[in-house]
Amino acid sequence: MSKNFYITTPIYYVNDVPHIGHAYTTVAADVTSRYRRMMGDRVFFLTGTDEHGQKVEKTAAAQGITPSELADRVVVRFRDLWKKLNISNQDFIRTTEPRHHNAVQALWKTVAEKGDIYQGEYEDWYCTPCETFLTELQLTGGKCPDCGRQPERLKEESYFFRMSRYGEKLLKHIEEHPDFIQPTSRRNEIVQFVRGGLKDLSISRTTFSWGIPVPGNSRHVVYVWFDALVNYLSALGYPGDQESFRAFWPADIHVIGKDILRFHAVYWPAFLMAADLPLPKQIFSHGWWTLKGEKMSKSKGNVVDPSAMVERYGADPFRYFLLREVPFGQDGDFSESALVGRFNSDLANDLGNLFSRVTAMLAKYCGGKTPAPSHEGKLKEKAEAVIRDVDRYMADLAFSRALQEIWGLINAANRFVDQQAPWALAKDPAQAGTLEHVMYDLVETLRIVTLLITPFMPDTGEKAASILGLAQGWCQRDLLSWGKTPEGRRISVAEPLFPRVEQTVPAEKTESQGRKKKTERPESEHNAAEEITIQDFARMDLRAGVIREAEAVPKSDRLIRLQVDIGGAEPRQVVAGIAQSYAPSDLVGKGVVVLANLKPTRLMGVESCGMVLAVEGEKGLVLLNMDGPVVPGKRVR
Ligand code: ME8
Repeated sequence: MSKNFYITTPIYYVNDVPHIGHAYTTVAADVTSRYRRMMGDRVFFLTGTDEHGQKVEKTAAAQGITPSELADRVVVRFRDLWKKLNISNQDFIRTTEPRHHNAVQALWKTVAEKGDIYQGEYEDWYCTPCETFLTELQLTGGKCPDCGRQPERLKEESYFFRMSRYGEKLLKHIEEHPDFIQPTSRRNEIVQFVRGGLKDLSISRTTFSWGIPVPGNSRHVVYVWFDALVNYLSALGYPGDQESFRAFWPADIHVIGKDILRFHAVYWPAFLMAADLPLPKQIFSHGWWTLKGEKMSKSKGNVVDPSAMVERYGADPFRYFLLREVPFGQDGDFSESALVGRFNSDLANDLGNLFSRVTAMLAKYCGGKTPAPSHEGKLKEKAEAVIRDVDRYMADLAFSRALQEIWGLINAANRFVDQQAPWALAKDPAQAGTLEHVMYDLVETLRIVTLLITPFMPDTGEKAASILGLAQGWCQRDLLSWGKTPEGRRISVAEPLFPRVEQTVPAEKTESQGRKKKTERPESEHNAAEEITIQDFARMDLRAGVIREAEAVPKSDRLIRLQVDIGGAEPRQVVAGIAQSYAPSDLVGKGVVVLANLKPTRLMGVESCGMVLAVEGEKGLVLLNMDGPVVPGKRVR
């Protein structure tokens, strides 16, 4: 049955142009929206811009323009980027629109009538870049704990929201709805924060005027966060009794970055409770992209421009990279060479080659037409398992896991080609039936892969669908199952979907000539990584180890929990994704190389303190081991 599904991104400030972080959140929400649409849901996907507040007012003044001129200029940058990135939002809200103005004032009045807003005086620190009040205790060395800048001392008459009334109720809600704040580690942070006691919140300002006037007292403007959060309601037509509000509120997911979790997981639910409105079903806070380990900022000049990445590599590879490289919820370091590496290995080699070789063989051995369906076999089983797992991971916004599954299917198909060797079958007339089965299984796998990758890479999906001769309406749930390719469908030979790329390092000056020189990196994947020094290498604590125990991680078909002797008093617990290549019983006694100073993490709830090194072999992962006896714990040099 079709379900309504409402998903949002934050609305982005217009004091700065879009960067990779904005693209990240928006792509994640877009992929989820597209997946839900494919699964038959009626999706409402909202993004937009946050245009009020002191920060915007100050930036505009510095540029000698009005805040609304600044907003009009910057909003074009966001809209253009979303177009380039193929973002399929239904609506784009700007907080300067009348519909939003009305909604904010209506919510204010409702909360005030409830007795949850009162007038008082505020004195504290205020960080303008972060648009947030800070208490003395929150400052780090007198500076804002988030951006490190000097806050200002503010004393002003202000309206307050009785946040202190909502702590207990909020804790109860969080407890009763384990999915309300995701990932779980973030939920715990919020629980700690709320348990520490909630103070009433100042929700109006008098020291500047770029905002929505407080109803009944236009000397005050509404605090920019009270204003901004309401966008999620105003886009649905609140406060009018509109069809879309009834259909889509409460939101299914607010996707946000971890920087603004508190506003979404504490302030927003409290405002909604005060207005007797239902709370969103989930707030998902993803991690932070850094560059060379540092926070990106305009002043440091280390901001990654998403438009440039799209121009260099295309929208689909960039979308793919953002969601494949780092598990959603964790922080990640951006590197263009890693993007190039993934482009060449995952897209050009694995996916692109599969399309080229299968369609070329189909032309050669089957006259370019699909043989009769086959309804059994290894690829069918694998495809069905992958469809199920992808669905589970997409529900959890575990994009990189979903993509790993899809690539598991792609790689299984590539191995199937090698094992079955259609070129050999074609030489033997007695094998004609087998050849047809093999080719059907491969084409059907291509079709299923096409559906599964389309939410992530919509242009590539369209291209692949046209190669496969799929009819309109090809991208829907009913067709996401084995055996839907009929006999006799005409299939074209695929041009390479992803011709290999090289990383182009931006032009730089050579000292001797003083003119611009373009440096290019060689194509090979091995050379795609950045050059490092021996000191960089020494930071990795690589050690010889011997596996003492191994057992499968419950409910995972990939993970094995290992106890590895690396010379310490206790063996080291490492969780390795090698279950598809090794049985636990084969591993005990094996020598391995362990990266011992990798930050611990949890995989399917099991702590992993290190990593065993492996390499992709012809039939899955192969562990690295030593060419002779070694003492556990010896450093690898
Ligand atoms: O906070 N890595 O707007 P904003 C990952 N207007 N994501 C990042 C990122 C990074 N380095 N940098 C930014 C605001 N983001 C408010 C929101 S909502 C009612 C009001 C993403 O322009 C991430 O989604 O500062 C983060 O939450 C958002 O941009 C902040 O955008």
